[in-house]
Amino acid sequence: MKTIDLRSDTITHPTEEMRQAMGTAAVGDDVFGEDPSINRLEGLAARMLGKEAALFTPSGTMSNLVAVLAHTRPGNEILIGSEAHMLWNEVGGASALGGVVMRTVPNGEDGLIDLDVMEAAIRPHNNLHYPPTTMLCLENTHNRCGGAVLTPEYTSGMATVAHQHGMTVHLDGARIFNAAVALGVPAAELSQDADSVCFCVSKGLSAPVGSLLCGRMEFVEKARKWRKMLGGGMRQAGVIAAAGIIALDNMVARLAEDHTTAQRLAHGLIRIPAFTSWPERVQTNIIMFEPPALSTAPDFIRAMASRGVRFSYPGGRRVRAVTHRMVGDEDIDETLNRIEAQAASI
Ligand code: TLP
Repeated sequence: MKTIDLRSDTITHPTEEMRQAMGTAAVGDDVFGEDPSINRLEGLAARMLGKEAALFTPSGTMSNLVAVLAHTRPGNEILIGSEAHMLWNEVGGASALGGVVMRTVPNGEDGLIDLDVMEAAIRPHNNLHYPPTTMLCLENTHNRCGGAVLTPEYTSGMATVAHQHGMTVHLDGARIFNAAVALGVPAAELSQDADSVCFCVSKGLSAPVGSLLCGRMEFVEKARKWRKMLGGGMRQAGVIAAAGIIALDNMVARLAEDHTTAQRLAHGLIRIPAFTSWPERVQTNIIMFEPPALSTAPDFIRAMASRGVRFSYPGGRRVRAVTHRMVGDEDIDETLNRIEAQAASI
């Protein structure tokens, strides 16, 4: 029985072309700034995101943490969506290592934070009792909100208000190219009003490892120092950058295929009795759905794993499926067959 792994797009293996490029990559010591492949990838990333410079990090988690460390000081407050990945899935690093207070503002199901609610949460700097609110974090696409996209206009509106209050804006764009493809706009438009943006080459873009944190030159140099402190200064890292370059050159446009398979799954799910899914909310490659009330989400996920289909558990009644390069239409149809078989057995 073939296993169909829908836990995440992070499970994608490097392509043959990536493996070839990794084997022959030009390398140097990146801590000395001498790795030509890393330098090329950082340059490419900065250009694609419309920023002056970029920094390669081993993970999205490190990129987000380094952004907080470089933008804030301990005791600052950052505003962050109540469903943000940085809040839920990054081990509280911003608070534990950055010493910042993470103040949440509600994310709607569409991943948006209401602009007025955000503005009302900004603390006046002249009050002795308050921590200064110095940073706003946004997420595009929004993972826990089912891969929802933020438009350039929305991001721009939020950033304008944050900047009026002297704050910096960081965009966790782990899947920003999914948003760019879904909206049909260059990624740079989605990040133009953010002071920093990070994205991952290790997700749907299929590279094995890595994220890039982009921003102004001075910010990136500060971030480089923080990365070194965290132990993220790697040496002949060009071996992994080589795959990242192919991810950016050749793998962006095909993300549209993952969005199509996601639609196929979401529409298939609503045809199975007692399953709840929201195809109209599926904008990219993440599908959230609920199994019939008789089964808890973790029980359903366990039962499906024994039928060779793997999902992840974001909490509550929900199950998460993520489409990617290694699942095609026939795998989605087979997934739906196996879900139907499981539903019949409940
Ligand atoms: N997300 C992973 C898990 O951690 C949940 C996934 O499977 O979706 N920002 C966002 C929006 C992310 O979705 C992720 C990874 C990260 C940051 C962190 O990236 P990594 O895993 O490279 O540290």
